[in-house]
Amino acid sequence: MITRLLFVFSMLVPAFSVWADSDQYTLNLTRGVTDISEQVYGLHMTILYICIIIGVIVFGVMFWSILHHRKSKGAVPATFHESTKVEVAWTVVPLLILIGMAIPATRVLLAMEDASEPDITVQVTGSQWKWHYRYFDHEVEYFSLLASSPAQIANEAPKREAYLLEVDRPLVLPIGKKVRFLITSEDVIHSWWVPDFAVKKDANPGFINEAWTKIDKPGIYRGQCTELCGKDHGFMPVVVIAKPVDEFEAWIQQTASTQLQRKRKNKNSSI
Ligand SMILES: [Cu+2]
Repeated sequence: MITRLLFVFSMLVPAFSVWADSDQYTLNLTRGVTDISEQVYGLHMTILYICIIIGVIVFGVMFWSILHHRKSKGAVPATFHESTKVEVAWTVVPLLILIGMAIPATRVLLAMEDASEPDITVQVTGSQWKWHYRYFDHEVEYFSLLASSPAQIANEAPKREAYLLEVDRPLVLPIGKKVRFLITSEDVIHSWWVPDFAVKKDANPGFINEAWTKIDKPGIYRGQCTELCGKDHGFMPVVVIAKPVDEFEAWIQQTASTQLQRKRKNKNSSI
């Protein structure tokens, strides 16, 4: 019986670690596309493995004791009480485990929070129920709204692959550059989240929160608002397009001149 249980357990542990390590299953944290997201993933896996080891040891000892020291086998309860040695052990061992977890966790947290010396700064403002992006050092700013139509939401029209995760104007960023986000809100609390960057920061009205990223790979990255912010909370996705630096520069120059022309036109028409 015990051998069979041990066999089943020994089969489960490697199966779980392969599953937890694989990118194709979305139950686990994503590895992402930045150095920070890789560090966060590594930290998550380290802590997970520590928890698994603790679980195996604790439950192993518990089940072994239940089986081997049961009454029907003639086991007699031990009579020790208030053993100082045991009390010191169960205080010191968890403390050492916690310190062992806190050291890598603090290292990753400090790296995540260090938004100093950015190459580009983007102000991200949440409002019910859309995002607004403003590039510092460039005359570029715009709203980014959900692109899935009301007909699609009402199941009256065919849906695209990125249904509810598509916007009319995505945030465009260069790869290989440190981008600082200044995140705030105009009304209620929102939260700007892109899992591939390991960036998730609350957008609080009246406050500015900082976050940063440095994207390694060009591509389209999707996220969502992750703070319940009202009836259309599920309809304010985040889409980021990461481009090589030269393509980004061309895009921002083009967008800046288009916005400038539009502003002049509006000014003239209002005069
Ligand atoms: Cu929101």
